[in-house]
Amino acid sequence: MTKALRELGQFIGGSFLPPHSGASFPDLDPATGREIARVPQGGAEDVEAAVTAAEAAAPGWAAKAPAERARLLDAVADRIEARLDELAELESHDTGKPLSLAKAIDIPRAAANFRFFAGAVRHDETACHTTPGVINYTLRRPLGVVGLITPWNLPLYLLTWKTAPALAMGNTVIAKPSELTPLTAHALAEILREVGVPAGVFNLVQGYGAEVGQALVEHPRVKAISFTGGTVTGARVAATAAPQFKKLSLELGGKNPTLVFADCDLEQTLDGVVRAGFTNQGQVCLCGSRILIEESIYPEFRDGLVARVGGMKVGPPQAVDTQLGALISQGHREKVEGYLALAQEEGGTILTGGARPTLPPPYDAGAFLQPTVIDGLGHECRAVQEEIFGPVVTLHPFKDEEQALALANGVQFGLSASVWTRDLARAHRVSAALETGMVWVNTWLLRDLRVPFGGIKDSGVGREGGRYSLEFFSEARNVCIKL
Ligand code: TXE
Repeated sequence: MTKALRELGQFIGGSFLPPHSGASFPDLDPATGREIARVPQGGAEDVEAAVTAAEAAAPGWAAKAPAERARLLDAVADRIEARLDELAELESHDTGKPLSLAKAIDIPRAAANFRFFAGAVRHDETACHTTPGVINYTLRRPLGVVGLITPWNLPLYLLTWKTAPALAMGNTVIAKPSELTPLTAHALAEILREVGVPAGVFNLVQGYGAEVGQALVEHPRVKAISFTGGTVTGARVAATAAPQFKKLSLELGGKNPTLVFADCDLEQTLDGVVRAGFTNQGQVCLCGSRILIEESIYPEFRDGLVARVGGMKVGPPQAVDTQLGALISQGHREKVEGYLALAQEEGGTILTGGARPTLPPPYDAGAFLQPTVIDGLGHECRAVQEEIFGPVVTLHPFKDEEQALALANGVQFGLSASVWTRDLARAHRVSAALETGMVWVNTWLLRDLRVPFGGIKDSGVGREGGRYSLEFFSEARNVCIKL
């Protein structure tokens, strides 16, 4: 690990500073349990200083031409790409995820987020409505200071997904990354400073959610909160922000169904279902953790899946052949293991996995867990209804399309689904009937940054992506002129 990163700072008004509290806490590599950095323990005073800096910078940043803001965002993307290997190492050590995944997905996507929103704001258009003698046009104004709260599963990927559109639209930002994964957020602050983003435009306050996150959501001069995280925390954020009429975007958990019909391409489907279930150790809000399989192919599909999952390589995140790294923390592994015990109490059978793998030191101290497939659970079981957020999938047979949809929609969550079939009419029918914000057909997590991203039910409120993000991070003003 880079030595200079061991003492992290807050980034406020263009400078790295110690927290007001003077206190810090350890940042652990979940694959080894080793301390890799000290995280500043921020609090309300740091948030206050960040708000003051962000407010001071807001008029100047908002007054810049969109093309000038876009130029800086492109420069950030260039710097992320130039530091790809280093950032991927940081992300892998901070999260326990395979280095290969961080290199192929997390960091390239972080650069893509900046490049995409630079392009989006360059090409942004507003409406004009005319009628004889009257012209209406829409101005898009920045909100001012916005708060971005992000989780630990895709740290830089999700922080940049919010930072890029917020800055593109002329807002100033206070970012609050997860206390478990502070490293790449710190590096992002360095990059923004290097490329010449003015002081105060981007501020970073590290620390615990209950201290920094809560203070940010409560702050009356923070005009919007964009939050990605767990549903319970999301509800709390909403309850705090709503009485202040803050703009709110909530991207929360999921318990996403994977619908496998008998007419699917079996090999392609097995590959896709494994990817959907176990990418990032199953710690992606979009992971397909409930696998619904048409009865007639259930035995064949189950056996094929178990063989594939049983053969997956769990190991040191930095090893080239590792497919699953460590979970985010010992505490999270215990939570996932709690669900494995519960699933067995509820009548489920573990077909593969279910235990901690044996790894050599220092990885024997890491939060690893074998990828796990469970069947035999009724749909009402807690292990099927609640988000486990780990390398665990449950299998469920269905008779027909109607039953498949009833099972798929029979949870409180509504984030995403994937449908595997060669019947085009069925693909359209089922996609329209699913109660989720996103549906993939014969694929999973194939992203186009222009499309609406977000969930319904307990999976959140609002959409991110393309114009949805540009609209969230701005306020539309109608100007009506009588000619
Ligand atoms: O997330 P939290 P946790 C799910 C997953 C996981 C569960 C809990 O099921 O097991 O959530 O994870 C900040 N005010 N997801 O507890 O707490 C916190 O510091 C403001 C799904 O780790 O939601 C962090 O920056 N902010 C998910 C962020 O919220 C607060 C990704 C998210 O942490 C706060 C992660 C408060 N009072 C977990 N308390 C997804 N949608 O992808 C905490 N935070």
